[in-house]
Amino acid sequence: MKGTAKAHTNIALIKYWGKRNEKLILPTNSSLSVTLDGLHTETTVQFREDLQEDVFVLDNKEVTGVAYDRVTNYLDLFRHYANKQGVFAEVTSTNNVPTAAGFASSASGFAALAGATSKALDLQLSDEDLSRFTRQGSGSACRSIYGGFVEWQMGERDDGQDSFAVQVAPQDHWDIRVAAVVLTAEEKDVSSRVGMRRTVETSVFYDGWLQSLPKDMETIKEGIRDKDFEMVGKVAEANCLKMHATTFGATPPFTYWQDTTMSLMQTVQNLRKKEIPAYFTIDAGPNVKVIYLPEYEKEVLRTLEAARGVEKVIVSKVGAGISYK
Ligand code: 2P0
Repeated sequence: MKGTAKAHTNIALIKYWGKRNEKLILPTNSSLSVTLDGLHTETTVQFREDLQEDVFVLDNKEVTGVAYDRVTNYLDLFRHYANKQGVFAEVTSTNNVPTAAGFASSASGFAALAGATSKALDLQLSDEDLSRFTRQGSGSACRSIYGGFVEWQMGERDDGQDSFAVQVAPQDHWDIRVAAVVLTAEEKDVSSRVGMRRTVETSVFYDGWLQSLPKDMETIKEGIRDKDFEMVGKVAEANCLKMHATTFGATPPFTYWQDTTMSLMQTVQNLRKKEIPAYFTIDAGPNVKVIYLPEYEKEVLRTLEAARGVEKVIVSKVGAGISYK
């Protein structure tokens, strides 16, 4: 009744931005990400007959409140599936995702939790089934089951059976780098869940975003297959800008950007004027992630570290999928 799993976080190059079913976490569009080797969560789940309720310990601190509720509600899914109602678990997690990294630790967090829970209950799930389970904890987490380049296929069914992630290319297919540029440690005003919902419901640009996606997905997959860095970088940067444009068209409008975010976007574009191929992408927060090829690492990092408002730069290679102990 005990299992341990380690999962890495991921960065979306084609963004997931909107749900068609909030309970099952079914997206309005397919998305594509790179799994990152530098940032991971390791989780142990042990079901114990002597516990009266679940216990969740993150980085040696007992967690209560909303974060605890999210974990215990998620474990209910597995209890229901495995017919273990009334048996509670001790969940122990360690995160090496620095709190200020601006990376949603929910991706590695829910992937590791799903993996460890399925091991503890000896469910023998396929990766596809595990990805379906993980999706119901946090959407982007379903992509962290796999290493390399990963697509979350949105699916069409109302029950979500066809909404799960698949690997597009393995970890060793292509050595690209991702620098996470930490600009601020401030809490964001609008969470990604709230921002997504507001955008789907009110943004006058939402239809345009959706219509542009199939072409972006086709192009990026071709670029990954051919290891065409310019093709991949261009479409990823444009896709990020379109996602963020939807927030400006929402009611009330909002943005995740700060002045230093925009300044850094220009820093990256200026690198390209000097023939250094680097492209940015930004999630539901102010921090910027920069993709580049290893041969330009020195120049890219020197430029990013010297840019205005930069606190820290964390470099990742393409990472592996979920693993077990
Ligand atoms: C992504 N983001 O594809 C997109 C891009 C943010 C911007 O997935 O509500 O934490 O748990 O399914 O996965 C962040 O949202 O949302 C996210 P839920 P999640 O990575």
